[in-house]
Amino acid sequence: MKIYNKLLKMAKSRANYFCLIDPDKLDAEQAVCFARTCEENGADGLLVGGSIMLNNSFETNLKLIKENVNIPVLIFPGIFNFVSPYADALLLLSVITSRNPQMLIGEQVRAAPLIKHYGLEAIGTAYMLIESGNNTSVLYMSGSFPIPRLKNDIAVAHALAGQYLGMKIIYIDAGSGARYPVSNEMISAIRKNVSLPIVLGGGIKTPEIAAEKAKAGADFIVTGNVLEDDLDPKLIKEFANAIHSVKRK
Ligand code: 1GP
Repeated sequence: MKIYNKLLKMAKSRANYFCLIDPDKLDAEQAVCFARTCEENGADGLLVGGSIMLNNSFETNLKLIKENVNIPVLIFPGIFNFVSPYADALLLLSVITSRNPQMLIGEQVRAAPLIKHYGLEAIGTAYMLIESGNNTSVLYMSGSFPIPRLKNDIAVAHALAGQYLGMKIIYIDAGSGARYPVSNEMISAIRKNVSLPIVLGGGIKTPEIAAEKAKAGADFIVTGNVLEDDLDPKLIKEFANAIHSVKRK
């Protein structure tokens, strides 16, 4: 649990910034450039993954990314648990808002023997999908029904269940390309009830919104699309600074 302990430590002092890289969408050179630019401009970690595999470059690009940065590189397998040894850890997601057994346990069973084989650190993650105003890839691919965006009590019940089941992280996601990010009220309701680190993603388009979500209680803020559209070092720095300004003590 080396990386998990590191994440816990990071979350104790301030909010943190994760950049999501979809390795399928980049060639090797672009993937390395993306990862380095994120690190040089203040990102605290990289999530690597996506909802589908478009080609066979996932592992090659992941390996190159890992070789070129010092910040933690975590496999974020979307909903299918891609396993590779070229990462610091893997977020082993169970889509706890789904009622589809394949998303709740099937994918994890497929991934588990390989995780063991590689000696990879797996971080059990309670992954919650929240209605976002869009039909996102992850919703479609997981065939799941998201939690309605105003139903904070239902969201809290899911997060609590994740914690009681022994998961290590709560990942609240509006999905990539969400029209509305998860509301501040929902994040703070979950924060008040659950002590696990909270990762928050989906539709975070500006540093101001990112800081709001961190203030509401998210420990790790993830951006994806906004940098895919424009890998602007200045924007990365602004995201990092806004998020880092939210201190925990
Ligand atoms: C990762 O879904 C997020 O959890 C990424 O969302 O692409 O909308 O930033 P965006």
